[in-house]
Formats: sequence, C-alpha cells, structure tokens
Amino acid sequence: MRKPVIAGNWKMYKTLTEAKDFVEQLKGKQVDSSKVETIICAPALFLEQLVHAAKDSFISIGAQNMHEEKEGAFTGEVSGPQLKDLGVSYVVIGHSERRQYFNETDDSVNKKVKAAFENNLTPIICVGETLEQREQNETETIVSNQVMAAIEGLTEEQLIQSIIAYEPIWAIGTGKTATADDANDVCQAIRETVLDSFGEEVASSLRIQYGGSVKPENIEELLSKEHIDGALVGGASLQVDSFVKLLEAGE
Ligand code: G2H
Repeated sequence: MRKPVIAGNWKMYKTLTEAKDFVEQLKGKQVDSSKVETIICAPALFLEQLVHAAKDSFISIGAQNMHEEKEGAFTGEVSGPQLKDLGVSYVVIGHSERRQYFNETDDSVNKKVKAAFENNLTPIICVGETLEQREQNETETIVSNQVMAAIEGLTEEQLIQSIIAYEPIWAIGTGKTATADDANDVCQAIRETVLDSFGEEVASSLRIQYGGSVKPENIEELLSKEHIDGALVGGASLQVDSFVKLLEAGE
C-alpha cells in the first residue's frame, strides 16, 4: 500500500510571519501521519524557521527548487548542502513554472534530482503536458519522456523513494482540473513507463501525485483513483482550513 502524500506548494506567497502562523495553526490539527504524509514546500527564505516550527510534528518541510551544483558562483541560487543543513527533507524539482520562466530542461531536472539524492533530499519531480500537446494526443508520450529523462541514472532504491507529480500545465492555477479519470490514466502511463524499465517492485512502490487546481471539492475523487497517490497543491494549500480538508481526504 502506498501512503498518500499531500504537499502544499506555496510558490511565492506568504510573509515569514504568515508562514510561521500557518505552521503553528496546522500543528494543532489532528492529522494521522500513519495514514497521510504532509509536506509544505515554502519559499527558501522561510525554510529554517519552518523546519524549527514543524519539529516533532506530522509536518515535513520542502524547498521549491535547488541548484544542481553543490556550491559556486551562482548568484541568488540555493544548493543541496545548504538545504540539507537547514533540516529540509523534500525539494520540488522541475515545476512547470520553473521550466517555463526559468528555462529548466529535462537535463537540468535530471541533474537536480541526482543532486537532491546526494544531499539526502527527497525529490518531488514535476512533469506535465501543455494544452497544445494534449490536444494533439501527445500527453502520454511527452510525460513518459519527461519522467525517463528526469530519473535517468537513479538506483531502484532512489526511485522507490522519489515522488512524481503529474501536473498538466493547462490545469495549473486556472481552476481547470483534469478529470479524475484523465489524471489517473496519465499516472498509470507513468507507472507503466517505470515498470518497463525498472520492474514491478519499483513501479508499484513509486508514489505519483496529481497537481493542478486540486481543492477540497475534487480531492476525494482524485485520491479514489488507483494510480493517484496524493496531490501537489498550490492555491488550496495557502489557507489552513482548506489544506486540512485535503489532508483529511488523504487519511
Ligand atoms: C500546480 C499547483 C501546485 P495549483 O502548480 O504545484 O498549483 O493547485 O494552484 O494549480
């Protein structure tokens, strides 16, 4: 059985005061960590204080990006060793906003995924197709290729530990959600791609999230699907009440 994993991706929202307040409020909620895994991926500025605030709770803290090099002259970037040293556990890699606005490629995503593992960070690897690609029936090919490129060179153990987030680009922050069946079909295609290359044990252990306008109203149906093991959530992760509803759906 794969434990559902609900990750909030706060993007560039919240001040430090708001972020700490959110974690303090969330800590007071009853969430069964044996049934659902809770991650908050916050702006890099807040990570240290949120790791401290979330200590000994059901909440894990993740970053939203990292650089593939361990150090160097890369102004404004954050490295794996720096994240690890803060006590961060997860890192989102290759989110479509990073691919679109910051020129991330399948190759840089793969380098970052490897760098994450070198620093004991668990990657949440994002893949997804554009509306145009979907309309041309290229979704499964595009997404499978993105997955294979991202995980190239990983060991079976690393892959079992990884999380893949399928986020159709046209459904991100737009209010449009893929139907649960469509999302499940693509998550199944990802699992089959992994099955072909890595075998049954890895494919059946790998957790695959859906992301793109997930909210309390649609999470239950999404999570009821065989191949959807959680959600990567932007907008609906910003308020404690709606985030808790998502966690409850995972329990
Ligand atoms: C997709 C998602 C979080 P939202 O980017 O990764 O955002 O839930 O706002 O569509």
